[in-house]
Amino acid sequence: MNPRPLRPVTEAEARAFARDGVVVLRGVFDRDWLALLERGIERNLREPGAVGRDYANDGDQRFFYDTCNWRDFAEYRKFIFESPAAEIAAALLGATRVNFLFETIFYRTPGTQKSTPWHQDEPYWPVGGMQAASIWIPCGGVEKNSALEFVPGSHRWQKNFRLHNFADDNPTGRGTVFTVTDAPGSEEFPDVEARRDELGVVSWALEPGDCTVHNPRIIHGGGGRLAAGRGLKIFNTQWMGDDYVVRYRESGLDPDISGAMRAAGLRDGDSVDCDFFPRVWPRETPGKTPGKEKNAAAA
Ligand SMILES: O=C(O)CCC(=O)C(=O)O
Repeated sequence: MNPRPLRPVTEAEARAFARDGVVVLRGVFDRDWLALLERGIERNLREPGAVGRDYANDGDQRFFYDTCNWRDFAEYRKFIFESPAAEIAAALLGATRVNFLFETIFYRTPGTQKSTPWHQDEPYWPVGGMQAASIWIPCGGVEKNSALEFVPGSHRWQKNFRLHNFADDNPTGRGTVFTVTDAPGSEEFPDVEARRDELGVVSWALEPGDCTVHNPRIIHGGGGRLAAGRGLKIFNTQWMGDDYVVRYRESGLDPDISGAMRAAGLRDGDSVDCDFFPRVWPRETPGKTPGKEKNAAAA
């Protein structure tokens, strides 16, 4: 497993990420990392976490989501602390240090037709800032029609939009759900489907080893239209740079990790550079992380 990206992140890619809020990176992860993530996701499906639940479940078509299991899954921990992802985040953010927030998996069975509602990530989080990267990695190739879609530049809009309540997307009633309400003064979320051309929605077909990286303030969603016989396993990780601070929100949080953060003594405005959010770059102490391992069998 190569701990470095298979080729360096270029300055042009970092500029595109800053300008557009999203960039596609070709050929950065080797297949051993993808195999490790696939093993982790397979196990996660058998052993869902407290929050894990279906966003859609209609007989043959299933869209499963889970998050915040990295302390329990050795496969995820190995990826977070040893893979090229932290270096990629640091290069794109121009950050002197990177702290890890959490991972999310998105799993769709072959042929599933379930797009992700358009949304931004950061308004649901108990942290905020401008310098963050969300790395979306498919374990195999993805057709353009199935890939996550983005509204370029929307990370800089400085708008306060109404929040989609993901608690409503829980057809089987499993898992802990978090309810969000609208923040004071929030406005209608843009109708991206109706304004696709005007907003210049982008997405990319991806080969194994490729990923997209987005700023968690960018509007994204869509995709999820799978061809017959093609499933989709996504491992998504959130990485925070220098300007990120604790930001508890009245509108609610999803996932809500604020209880554990408060118990760890974190107050509004504190830097995220603390033990709760392990510093993963520069890579001074690989493997040093809080939490237990559910299974030490990661390759
Ligand atoms: O993969 C998906 O369908 C959703 C991904 C997403 O919303 C995210 O990575 O923030």
